[in-house]
Order: sequence, then C-alpha cells, then structure tokens
Amino acid sequence: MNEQSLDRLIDALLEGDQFRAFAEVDSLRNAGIDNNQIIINGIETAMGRLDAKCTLEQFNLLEIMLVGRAVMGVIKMLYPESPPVPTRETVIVASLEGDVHDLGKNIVKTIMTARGYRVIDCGKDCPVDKLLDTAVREEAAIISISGLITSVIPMVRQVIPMARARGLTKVKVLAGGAALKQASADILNVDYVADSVFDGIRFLEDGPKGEQ
Ligand code: B12
Repeated sequence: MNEQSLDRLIDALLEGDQFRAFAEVDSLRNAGIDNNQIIINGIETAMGRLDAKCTLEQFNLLEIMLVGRAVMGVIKMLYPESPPVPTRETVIVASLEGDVHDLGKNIVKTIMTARGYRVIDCGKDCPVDKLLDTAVREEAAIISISGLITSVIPMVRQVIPMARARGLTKVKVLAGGAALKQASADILNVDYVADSVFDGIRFLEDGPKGEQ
C-alpha cells in the first residue's frame, strides 16, 4: 500500500480541503489502491484522528463540518454512478434518536445502493418507532443501524424485540459505527456487528465469519 499518498489524503481530509483530497484519491487509484482501502485506511483513519477535536474542551464545528464535506465529496468521487436498479433486498439505514452523526450512515447508504440493495434512509436522530414503521411499510429484509454515541445502546437492544412484536419475524439487524463496533452482537442484541460497511455486506451475502 502507498502509505505516503494515504497520509497525504488523510492530511487533506483533516484540513477539509476537498479538492486536494480529490487529487490524492486520483493518485491512490492510479497506484492501484481500491475503494475499500481508501475508505478504511484513509477516511476512517482521518476521522479517528479528528477525534481530538470533538471533545467538550476543544470543539470547532465549522472545521469538523468542512472535514465531513470533504469526506462525502470523496465518497461521491469513489461511487459516481447514479444508483443502479435495485436487485437485492430492501435495507433501512438510520442513526438512532439522540445521535446526530451521519457520515458513516451516508457511506453505508451509498455503498449498499451501489451494491444493488434498495436502501431507504430514515436519517439521523431517528426514533426506533419511526425506524420500524418504515421497515414494516417498505417490507425491509435488513435494518442497518449506525451508532457513534454509546447512549444509543439501550435503544439498539430494543430493535429486534420491537420488530418481532410488529410481525417482522425475519428481518436481520446489523449494527456498525465507532460506538457499536466495540460491543458484541450479544450485548447489542442484534444479528451482526460489522467492522466496516464491507464487512456488513460480506455478512449479508456469505453469512457469519467462517461460514460460506
Ligand atoms: C465527525 C464527528 C462529529 C460531527 C458529526 C458530523 C456528521 N454529519 O456525522 C459533529 C461535529 C456533528 C459531532 C457532534 C458530536 N459528537 Co462527534 N464525532 C465525530 C468523529 C470525530 C468522527 C465520526 C465519524 O464521522 N467517523 C467516520 C465514519 C466514516 O466512520 P463510522 O461512522 O465508524 O462508519 C464506518 C464504519 O463504522 C461503517 N459503519 C458505520 N455505521 C454502520 C452501520 C452498519 C450497519 C454497517 C454495516 C457499517 C457501518 O461504515 C463506515 C465506513 O466503513 C467521532 C470520533 C470517532 N473516532 O469516531 C466523534 C464522536 C463520535 N463524537 C462524540 C461526541 C461526544 C459528540 C458530541 C456530543 C460533542 C459534544 N462534545 O457536544 C456531539 C453531538 C453528538 C450527538 N448528539 O449525536 C464522541 C462520542 C463518545 C461516545 N462514545 O459516546 C466521539 C467518539 C468523540 C469523542 N472521543 O468524544 N461529532
């Protein structure tokens, strides 16, 4: 892997410099680095480093928003095509009530759509009731919850029992995002906790790790 250009992409993202980030993505792709690596080793690493700027003591909203814009610009550059006609199941994506982080959710939406899923976005700060109403109405096979703050964990635990009570007997519930991926599927009471969007898709298509 071309560590130097990945570092340059990370710097450009952290400076919120969208155009420099695009140029770095171009050179990474010319060097044969694929989209998965750019997202996991570039974008996620950059956002991990942004961590320090997201505390109560040091919090610069404008700076963080510019970084977010640069990240979503890069995602659009990596997945430019208009959505294909869906060929796979319906997935509902959301960040739950109290959680306004949506960059990860938006990446999940873009990549699952590009993969052929029919994706319905319930947005951020979404109450579990609204999530499940949408899942029933849209006949969803999968619910993808993105969680960046730990306070949503009790809500995540309620999703499967509440879904079953509404007759969604087969819906699969996936969890991901920085706060949720530190917990196990048992603790979160979900079917699978994904390390990345690619890991989540692998679970949906190949089953639990080790099963093929
Ligand atoms: C950017 C950011 C913000 C931005 C969000 C902008 C936006 N539109 O999303 C803003 C400035 C708004 C923000 C606000 C706050 N934030 Co903030 N934020 C972050 C930061 C720096 C990066 C998060 C991010 O976007 N990561 C990048 C994405 C791409 O990664 P990701 O979500 O993990 O997604 C990838 C995978 O995990 C996966 N994935 C994600 N979801 C899912 C779901 C499924 C199903 C699957 C399969 C895969 C998957 O796909 C992605 C690509 O692979 C984190 C630090 C960190 N290390 O995470 C803090 C962080 C999440 N924030 C935090 C806090 C405390 C806050 C605030 C409360 C700040 C404050 N002090 O007031 C507020 C309000 C929060 C609220 N009520 O929701 C804490 C949370 C602590 C905790 N554990 O509870 C963190 C960890 C920072 C910290 N160390 O304190 N924040």
